[in-house]
Amino acid sequence: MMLRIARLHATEILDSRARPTLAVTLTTDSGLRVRAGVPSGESTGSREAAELRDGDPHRFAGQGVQQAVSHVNVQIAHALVGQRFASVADVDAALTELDGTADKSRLGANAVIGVSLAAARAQATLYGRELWQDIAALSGAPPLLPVPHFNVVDGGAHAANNLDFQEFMIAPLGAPSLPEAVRAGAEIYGRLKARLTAGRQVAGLGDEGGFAPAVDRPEDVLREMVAAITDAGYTPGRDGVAIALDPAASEFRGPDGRYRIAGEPLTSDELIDRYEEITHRFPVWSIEDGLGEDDWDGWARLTARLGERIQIVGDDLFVTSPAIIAEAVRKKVANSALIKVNQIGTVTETLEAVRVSREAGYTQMVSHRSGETEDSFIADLAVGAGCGQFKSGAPARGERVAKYNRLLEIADLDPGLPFGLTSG
Ligand code: 2PG
Ligand code: MG
Repeated sequence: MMLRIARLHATEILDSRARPTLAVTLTTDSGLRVRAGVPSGESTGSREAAELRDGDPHRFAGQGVQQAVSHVNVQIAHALVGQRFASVADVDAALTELDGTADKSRLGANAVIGVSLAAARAQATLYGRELWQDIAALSGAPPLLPVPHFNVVDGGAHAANNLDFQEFMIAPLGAPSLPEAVRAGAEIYGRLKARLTAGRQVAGLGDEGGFAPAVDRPEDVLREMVAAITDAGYTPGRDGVAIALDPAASEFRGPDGRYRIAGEPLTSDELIDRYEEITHRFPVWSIEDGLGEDDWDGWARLTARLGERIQIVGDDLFVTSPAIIAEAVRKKVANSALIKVNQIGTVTETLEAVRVSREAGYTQMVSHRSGETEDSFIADLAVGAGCGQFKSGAPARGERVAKYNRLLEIADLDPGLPFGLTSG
Protein backbone atom coordinates (compact mmCIF):
# COMPACT_ATOMS: atom_id res chain seq x y z
CA MET A 1 0.00 0.00 0.00
CA MET A 2 1.29 3.42 -0.95
CA LEU A 3 0.38 6.73 0.65
CA ARG A 4 -0.22 9.26 -2.09
CA ILE A 5 -0.88 12.81 -0.96
CA ALA A 6 -3.35 14.74 -3.12
CA ARG A 7 -3.68 17.82 -0.90
CA LEU A 8 -2.08 19.29 2.19
CA HIS A 9 -3.66 22.24 3.91
CA ALA A 10 -2.88 23.97 7.19
CA THR A 11 -4.82 26.63 9.01
CA GLU A 12 -4.49 28.59 12.24
CA ILE A 13 -6.65 27.29 15.09
CA LEU A 14 -6.54 27.91 18.86
CA ASP A 15 -4.83 25.81 21.49
CA SER A 16 -6.08 25.44 25.05
CA ARG A 17 -4.21 28.59 26.17
CA ALA A 18 -5.91 30.84 23.58
CA ARG A 19 -2.76 30.85 21.45
CA PRO A 20 -2.71 30.04 17.77
CA THR A 21 -1.51 26.66 16.58
CA LEU A 22 -1.82 24.63 13.38
CA ALA A 23 -4.42 22.19 12.19
CA VAL A 24 -3.13 20.21 9.20
CA THR A 25 -5.53 18.47 6.81
CA LEU A 26 -4.15 15.78 4.52
CA THR A 27 -6.18 14.36 1.64
CA THR A 28 -5.06 11.22 -0.17
CA ASP A 29 -5.57 10.49 -3.85
CA SER A 30 -8.32 8.07 -2.84
CA GLY A 31 -10.23 10.99 -1.30
CA LEU A 32 -9.51 10.10 2.30
CA ARG A 33 -9.18 13.17 4.53
CA VAL A 34 -7.57 13.30 7.97
CA ARG A 35 -6.65 16.15 10.31
CA ALA A 36 -4.08 16.73 13.03
CA GLY A 37 -3.76 19.42 15.72
CA VAL A 38 -0.34 20.61 16.90
CA PRO A 39 0.51 20.90 20.64
CA SER A 40 2.73 23.59 22.18
CA GLY A 41 4.73 23.76 25.43
CA GLU A 42 5.40 26.56 27.90
CA SER A 43 8.23 25.17 30.05
CA THR A 44 10.22 24.09 27.03
CA GLY A 45 13.68 22.52 26.91
CA SER A 46 16.30 24.69 25.21
CA ARG A 47 17.25 21.87 22.80
CA GLU A 48 13.71 21.19 21.60
CA ALA A 49 12.87 21.35 17.91
CA ALA A 50 12.06 24.98 17.22
CA GLU A 51 8.46 26.09 17.00
CA LEU A 52 7.97 28.91 14.47
CA ARG A 53 6.03 31.96 15.76
CA ASP A 54 5.40 35.03 13.62
CA GLY A 55 6.55 37.58 16.20
CA ASP A 56 4.11 40.16 14.82
CA PRO A 57 2.98 42.11 17.90
CA HIS A 58 -0.25 43.16 16.15
CA ARG A 59 -1.53 39.58 15.94
CA PHE A 60 -1.96 37.35 19.02
CA ALA A 61 0.80 39.26 20.85
CA GLY A 62 3.40 37.88 18.46
CA GLN A 63 2.24 34.26 18.85
CA GLY A 64 0.67 33.87 15.39
CA VAL A 65 1.70 30.89 13.26
CA GLN A 66 0.89 32.20 9.78
CA GLN A 67 4.44 31.58 8.55
CA ALA A 68 4.32 27.96 9.68
CA VAL A 69 0.87 27.61 8.06
CA SER A 70 2.25 29.02 4.85
CA HIS A 71 5.22 26.64 4.96
CA VAL A 72 2.79 23.71 4.99
CA ASN A 73 0.58 25.16 2.27
CA VAL A 74 3.37 26.21 -0.07
CA GLN A 75 6.79 24.61 0.44
CA ILE A 76 5.80 21.32 2.08
CA ALA A 77 2.74 20.88 -0.15
CA HIS A 78 4.89 21.56 -3.21
CA ALA A 79 7.39 18.89 -2.15
CA LEU A 80 4.93 16.19 -1.03
CA VAL A 81 1.73 16.52 -3.07
CA GLY A 82 1.59 14.03 -5.92
CA GLN A 83 4.34 11.91 -4.38
CA ARG A 84 3.89 8.28 -3.34
CA PHE A 85 5.26 7.17 0.02
CA ALA A 86 5.72 3.59 1.20
CA SER A 87 5.31 4.66 4.81
CA VAL A 88 5.14 7.62 7.18
CA ALA A 89 8.88 7.08 7.73
CA ASP A 90 9.43 8.19 4.12
CA VAL A 91 7.20 11.23 4.60
CA ASP A 92 9.21 12.12 7.71
CA ALA A 93 12.50 11.67 5.88
CA ALA A 94 11.28 13.99 3.11
CA LEU A 95 10.18 16.59 5.67
CA THR A 96 13.49 16.47 7.53
CA GLU A 97 15.44 16.79 4.30
CA LEU A 98 13.30 19.67 3.04
CA ASP A 99 13.75 21.53 6.33
CA GLY A 100 17.49 20.93 6.30
CA THR A 101 18.24 22.19 9.84
CA ALA A 102 19.05 20.17 12.96
CA ASP A 103 16.17 21.69 14.95
CA LYS A 104 13.53 22.05 12.19
CA SER A 105 13.71 25.81 12.57
CA ARG A 106 13.50 26.62 8.87
CA LEU A 107 10.01 25.24 8.22
CA GLY A 108 9.12 25.26 11.92
CA ALA A 109 8.78 22.15 14.06
CA ASN A 110 5.08 23.01 14.49
CA ALA A 111 4.59 22.81 10.70
CA VAL A 112 6.63 19.60 10.38
CA ILE A 113 4.98 17.68 13.23
CA GLY A 114 1.51 18.65 11.99
CA VAL A 115 2.21 17.05 8.61
CA SER A 116 3.87 14.02 10.22
CA LEU A 117 0.92 13.37 12.56
CA ALA A 118 -1.52 13.72 9.66
CA ALA A 119 0.54 11.33 7.50
CA ALA A 120 0.58 8.71 10.28
CA ARG A 121 -3.17 9.01 10.69
CA ALA A 122 -3.68 8.74 6.92
CA GLN A 123 -1.52 5.64 6.72
CA ALA A 124 -3.49 3.92 9.50
CA THR A 125 -6.77 4.74 7.78
CA LEU A 126 -5.50 3.48 4.41
CA TYR A 127 -4.58 0.18 6.04
CA GLY A 128 -8.00 0.04 7.69
CA ARG A 129 -6.38 -0.02 11.11
CA GLU A 130 -6.93 1.86 14.31
CA LEU A 131 -4.15 4.43 14.70
CA TRP A 132 -2.63 2.57 17.66
CA GLN A 133 -2.55 -0.66 15.63
CA ASP A 134 -0.64 1.03 12.85
CA ILE A 135 1.79 2.61 15.34
CA ALA A 136 2.30 -0.85 16.87
CA ALA A 137 3.21 -2.13 13.41
CA LEU A 138 5.70 0.75 13.00
CA SER A 139 7.21 0.40 16.48
CA GLY A 140 7.33 -3.38 16.68
CA ALA A 141 6.46 -3.17 20.39
CA PRO A 142 3.71 -5.18 22.05
CA PRO A 143 0.74 -2.79 22.46
CA LEU A 144 -0.22 -1.86 26.00
CA LEU A 145 -2.78 0.38 27.69
CA PRO A 146 -0.65 2.76 29.78
CA VAL A 147 -1.06 3.80 33.42
CA PRO A 148 -2.47 7.34 33.28
CA HIS A 149 -0.80 10.01 35.40
CA PHE A 150 -3.35 12.71 36.25
CA ASN A 151 -1.98 16.14 37.02
CA VAL A 152 -4.20 17.41 39.86
CA VAL A 153 -2.15 20.38 41.13
CA ASP A 154 -0.41 22.90 38.87
CA GLY A 155 2.35 25.34 39.77
CA GLY A 156 5.47 26.74 38.15
CA ALA A 157 5.08 28.14 34.64
CA HIS A 158 1.59 26.61 34.39
CA ALA A 159 -0.17 28.54 37.16
CA ALA A 160 -0.28 31.98 38.76
CA ASN A 161 0.26 30.68 42.33
CA ASN A 162 3.53 30.63 44.33
CA LEU A 163 4.15 26.92 43.99
CA ASP A 164 7.53 26.26 42.38
CA PHE A 165 6.95 22.62 41.41
CA GLN A 166 5.01 22.47 38.15
CA GLU A 167 3.04 19.20 38.32
CA PHE A 168 1.69 16.92 41.05
CA MET A 169 0.24 13.76 39.53
CA ILE A 170 -1.99 10.89 40.73
CA ALA A 171 -0.63 7.54 39.46
CA PRO A 172 -3.06 4.64 40.03
CA LEU A 173 -0.32 1.99 39.66
CA GLY A 174 -2.37 -0.65 41.47
CA ALA A 175 -5.54 -0.22 39.39
CA PRO A 176 -6.71 -3.49 37.83
CA SER A 177 -7.74 -1.90 34.50
CA LEU A 178 -7.64 1.35 32.55
CA PRO A 179 -11.28 2.26 33.34
CA GLU A 180 -10.60 1.69 37.04
CA ALA A 181 -7.47 3.87 36.84
CA VAL A 182 -9.48 6.65 35.18
CA ARG A 183 -12.16 6.30 37.84
CA ALA A 184 -9.54 6.61 40.60
CA GLY A 185 -8.09 9.75 38.98
CA ALA A 186 -11.49 11.41 38.64
CA GLU A 187 -12.67 10.48 42.13
CA ILE A 188 -9.47 11.70 43.77
CA TYR A 189 -9.58 14.93 41.75
CA GLY A 190 -13.08 15.53 43.17
CA ARG A 191 -11.99 14.77 46.74
CA LEU A 192 -8.98 17.03 46.41
CA LYS A 193 -11.17 19.87 45.18
CA ALA A 194 -13.43 19.43 48.19
CA ARG A 195 -10.44 19.54 50.57
CA LEU A 196 -8.83 22.57 48.93
CA THR A 197 -12.14 24.44 48.81
CA ALA A 198 -12.82 23.70 52.47
CA GLY A 199 -9.34 25.02 53.29
CA ARG A 200 -10.02 28.09 51.10
CA GLN A 201 -6.87 27.29 49.13
CA VAL A 202 -8.29 26.99 45.61
CA ALA A 203 -7.32 29.89 43.41
CA GLY A 204 -8.54 28.56 40.09
CA LEU A 205 -6.98 26.09 37.71
CA GLY A 206 -3.61 25.84 36.01
CA ASP A 207 -3.03 25.34 32.29
CA GLU A 208 -3.37 21.56 32.51
CA GLY A 209 -6.58 21.56 34.54
CA GLY A 210 -4.96 20.89 37.91
CA PHE A 211 -5.93 23.07 40.86
CA ALA A 212 -3.68 26.03 41.56
CA PRO A 213 -3.91 26.42 45.35
CA ALA A 214 -2.35 29.29 47.27
CA VAL A 215 0.31 27.05 48.83
CA ASP A 216 4.10 27.48 48.59
CA ARG A 217 5.60 24.29 49.96
CA PRO A 218 5.40 21.12 47.86
CA GLU A 219 5.09 19.04 51.03
CA ASP A 220 1.81 20.81 51.86
CA VAL A 221 0.38 19.81 48.48
CA LEU A 222 1.57 16.23 48.93
CA ARG A 223 -0.13 16.00 52.32
CA GLU A 224 -3.44 17.11 50.78
CA MET A 225 -3.03 14.62 47.92
CA VAL A 226 -2.45 11.69 50.26
CA ALA A 227 -5.50 12.73 52.26
CA ALA A 228 -7.58 12.99 49.07
CA ILE A 229 -6.46 9.51 47.98
CA THR A 230 -7.60 8.15 51.34
CA ASP A 231 -10.84 10.20 51.31
CA ALA A 232 -11.70 8.61 47.96
CA GLY A 233 -11.25 5.13 49.46
CA TYR A 234 -7.91 4.21 47.87
CA THR A 235 -4.64 3.14 49.47
CA PRO A 236 -1.71 5.53 49.01
CA GLY A 237 1.32 3.67 47.65
CA ARG A 238 2.53 1.60 44.75
CA ASP A 239 -0.01 -1.18 45.32
CA GLY A 240 -2.78 1.40 45.24
CA VAL A 241 -2.44 5.02 44.15
CA ALA A 242 1.03 6.57 44.03
CA ILE A 243 2.15 10.12 43.25
CA ALA A 244 4.43 11.43 40.49
CA LEU A 245 6.09 14.84 40.40
CA ASP A 246 7.30 17.07 37.60
CA PRO A 247 9.07 19.94 39.39
CA ALA A 248 10.35 21.22 35.97
CA ALA A 249 13.39 22.44 37.90
CA SER A 250 14.97 24.38 35.00
CA GLU A 251 12.25 26.95 35.67
CA PHE A 252 13.32 27.69 39.27
CA ARG A 253 17.08 27.41 38.89
CA GLY A 254 18.71 30.82 39.09
CA PRO A 255 21.76 32.09 37.16
CA ASP A 256 23.78 31.29 40.31
CA GLY A 257 22.93 27.60 39.84
CA ARG A 258 20.74 27.57 42.99
CA TYR A 259 17.23 26.16 42.98
CA ARG A 260 14.67 28.39 44.73
CA ILE A 261 11.83 26.64 46.51
CA ALA A 262 9.44 28.92 48.41
CA GLY A 263 12.23 31.51 48.39
CA GLU A 264 14.88 29.18 49.84
CA PRO A 265 18.00 28.78 47.67
CA LEU A 266 19.22 25.16 47.44
CA THR A 267 22.26 23.56 45.82
CA SER A 268 21.71 20.49 43.63
CA ASP A 269 22.69 18.23 46.52
CA GLU A 270 20.40 20.01 48.97
CA LEU A 271 17.55 19.64 46.50
CA ILE A 272 18.36 15.93 46.09
CA ASP A 273 18.25 15.64 49.92
CA ARG A 274 14.84 17.28 49.83
CA TYR A 275 13.61 14.80 47.19
CA GLU A 276 14.96 11.91 49.22
CA GLU A 277 13.09 13.10 52.28
CA ILE A 278 9.92 13.58 50.20
CA THR A 279 10.11 10.01 48.89
CA HIS A 280 10.39 8.71 52.47
CA ARG A 281 7.45 10.77 53.72
CA PHE A 282 5.09 10.46 50.74
CA PRO A 283 4.25 7.73 48.19
CA VAL A 284 6.15 9.50 45.37
CA TRP A 285 7.20 6.89 42.84
CA SER A 286 8.49 9.11 39.98
CA ILE A 287 10.25 12.48 39.66
CA GLU A 288 10.55 14.19 36.26
CA ASP A 289 12.98 17.06 35.67
CA GLY A 290 14.01 17.09 39.33
CA LEU A 291 17.05 19.16 38.34
CA GLY A 292 17.77 21.69 35.62
CA GLU A 293 18.56 20.71 32.04
CA ASP A 294 22.14 22.04 32.29
CA ASP A 295 22.89 20.28 35.58
CA TRP A 296 24.14 16.94 34.13
CA ASP A 297 26.48 16.27 37.08
CA GLY A 298 23.62 16.84 39.49
CA TRP A 299 21.45 14.49 37.42
CA ALA A 300 24.06 11.74 37.66
CA ARG A 301 24.15 12.13 41.46
CA LEU A 302 20.34 12.24 41.65
CA THR A 303 20.18 9.01 39.63
CA ALA A 304 22.88 7.32 41.73
CA ARG A 305 21.12 8.24 44.97
CA LEU A 306 17.47 7.65 44.11
CA GLY A 307 17.42 5.73 40.82
CA GLU A 308 17.20 2.31 42.49
CA ARG A 309 14.12 3.30 44.46
CA ILE A 310 12.16 5.58 42.16
CA GLN A 311 11.72 6.52 38.53
CA ILE A 312 13.83 9.49 37.38
CA VAL A 313 12.36 10.96 34.18
CA GLY A 314 14.15 13.24 31.72
CA ASP A 315 11.96 15.78 29.88
CA ASP A 316 13.63 19.19 29.27
CA LEU A 317 16.89 17.28 29.62
CA PHE A 318 16.14 14.73 26.86
CA VAL A 319 13.69 16.64 24.61
CA THR A 320 12.68 13.26 23.07
CA SER A 321 16.02 13.19 21.24
CA PRO A 322 17.37 9.68 20.54
CA ALA A 323 20.93 11.09 20.57
CA ILE A 324 20.58 12.86 23.93
CA ILE A 325 18.88 9.82 25.49
CA ALA A 326 21.79 7.64 24.27
CA GLU A 327 24.25 10.10 25.84
CA ALA A 328 22.32 9.97 29.13
CA VAL A 329 22.42 6.17 29.10
CA ARG A 330 26.23 6.31 28.79
CA LYS A 331 26.45 8.82 31.65
CA LYS A 332 23.97 6.91 33.85
CA VAL A 333 21.62 9.86 33.93
CA ALA A 334 17.91 9.16 34.70
CA ASN A 335 16.14 5.85 34.11
CA SER A 336 13.11 7.00 32.17
CA ALA A 337 12.30 9.26 29.20
CA LEU A 338 9.36 11.58 28.67
CA ILE A 339 8.10 11.31 25.09
CA LYS A 340 6.62 14.39 23.36
CA VAL A 341 6.06 14.38 19.60
CA ASN A 342 6.68 18.09 19.05
CA GLN A 343 9.96 18.16 21.00
CA ILE A 344 11.61 16.18 18.19
CA GLY A 345 9.24 17.00 15.33
CA THR A 346 8.34 13.75 13.54
CA VAL A 347 6.51 10.53 14.42
CA THR A 348 9.45 8.46 13.16
CA GLU A 349 12.00 10.18 15.42
CA THR A 350 9.56 9.93 18.34
CA LEU A 351 9.36 6.15 17.85
CA GLU A 352 13.15 6.06 17.63
CA ALA A 353 13.38 7.84 21.02
CA VAL A 354 11.04 5.19 22.46
CA ARG A 355 13.19 2.41 20.98
CA VAL A 356 16.48 3.82 22.28
CA SER A 357 14.95 4.22 25.75
CA ARG A 358 13.49 0.74 25.81
CA GLU A 359 16.72 -0.94 24.63
CA ALA A 360 18.61 0.81 27.45
CA GLY A 361 16.07 -0.36 30.03
CA TYR A 362 14.68 3.16 30.46
CA THR A 363 10.91 3.37 30.95
CA GLN A 364 8.88 5.73 28.75
CA MET A 365 6.03 8.13 29.55
CA VAL A 366 4.12 9.62 26.62
CA SER A 367 3.14 13.23 27.34
CA HIS A 368 0.87 16.02 26.18
CA ARG A 369 1.99 19.67 26.17
CA SER A 370 0.57 22.38 28.39
CA GLY A 371 -0.92 23.94 25.23
CA GLU A 372 -3.12 21.29 23.58
CA THR A 373 -5.85 20.79 21.02
CA GLU A 374 -8.65 18.24 21.05
CA ASP A 375 -6.48 15.88 18.96
CA SER A 376 -5.97 12.58 20.81
CA PHE A 377 -3.06 11.23 18.70
CA ILE A 378 -0.80 10.73 21.72
CA ALA A 379 -3.23 8.27 23.33
CA ASP A 380 -2.82 5.97 20.30
CA LEU A 381 0.92 6.60 20.35
CA ALA A 382 1.23 5.47 23.97
CA VAL A 383 -0.76 2.28 23.30
CA GLY A 384 0.85 1.45 19.96
CA ALA A 385 4.41 2.03 21.14
CA GLY A 386 3.71 0.01 24.31
CA CYS A 387 5.05 2.74 26.60
CA GLY A 388 3.20 1.79 29.79
CA GLN A 389 2.87 5.36 31.11
CA PHE A 390 0.93 8.40 29.95
CA LYS A 391 0.31 11.93 31.18
CA SER A 392 -2.32 14.27 29.78
CA GLY A 393 -3.06 16.62 32.66
CA ALA A 394 -6.11 16.61 34.89
CA PRO A 395 -9.08 14.28 34.42
CA ALA A 396 -10.94 17.48 33.47
CA ARG A 397 -11.04 20.06 30.62
CA GLY A 398 -11.86 18.91 27.11
CA GLU A 399 -8.38 18.93 25.59
CA ARG A 400 -7.02 16.78 28.49
CA VAL A 401 -10.02 14.46 28.69
CA ALA A 402 -9.97 13.87 24.90
CA LYS A 403 -6.83 11.74 25.40
CA TYR A 404 -8.09 9.78 28.42
CA ASN A 405 -11.41 9.21 26.66
CA ARG A 406 -9.58 7.88 23.61
CA LEU A 407 -7.72 5.43 25.87
CA LEU A 408 -11.11 4.33 27.26
CA GLU A 409 -12.41 3.90 23.70
CA ILE A 410 -9.40 1.76 22.75
CA ALA A 411 -9.84 -0.34 25.91
CA ASP A 412 -13.49 -0.83 25.04
CA LEU A 413 -12.84 -1.72 21.38
CA ASP A 414 -10.12 -4.22 22.28
CA PRO A 415 -10.77 -5.80 25.68
CA GLY A 416 -7.80 -8.12 25.15
CA LEU A 417 -5.20 -5.34 25.41
CA PRO A 418 -3.08 -5.62 28.57
CA PHE A 419 -2.97 -2.68 31.00
CA GLY A 420 -0.08 -1.60 33.19
CA LEU A 421 3.50 -0.36 33.31
CA THR A 422 4.73 -3.38 31.33
CA SER A 423 3.04 -6.03 29.23
CA GLY A 424 4.84 -8.84 31.09
C1 2PG B 1 6.10 19.20 30.93
C2 2PG B 1 5.05 19.74 29.98
C3 2PG B 1 3.76 19.00 29.92
P1 2PG B 1 5.12 22.03 28.77
O1 2PG B 1 6.94 19.95 31.43
O2 2PG B 1 6.18 18.00 31.13
O3 2PG B 1 3.16 18.76 31.15
O4 2PG B 1 4.88 21.12 30.08
O5 2PG B 1 4.25 21.49 27.70
O6 2PG B 1 4.76 23.42 29.20
O7 2PG B 1 6.57 21.90 28.44
MG1 MG C 1 8.07 18.09 32.20
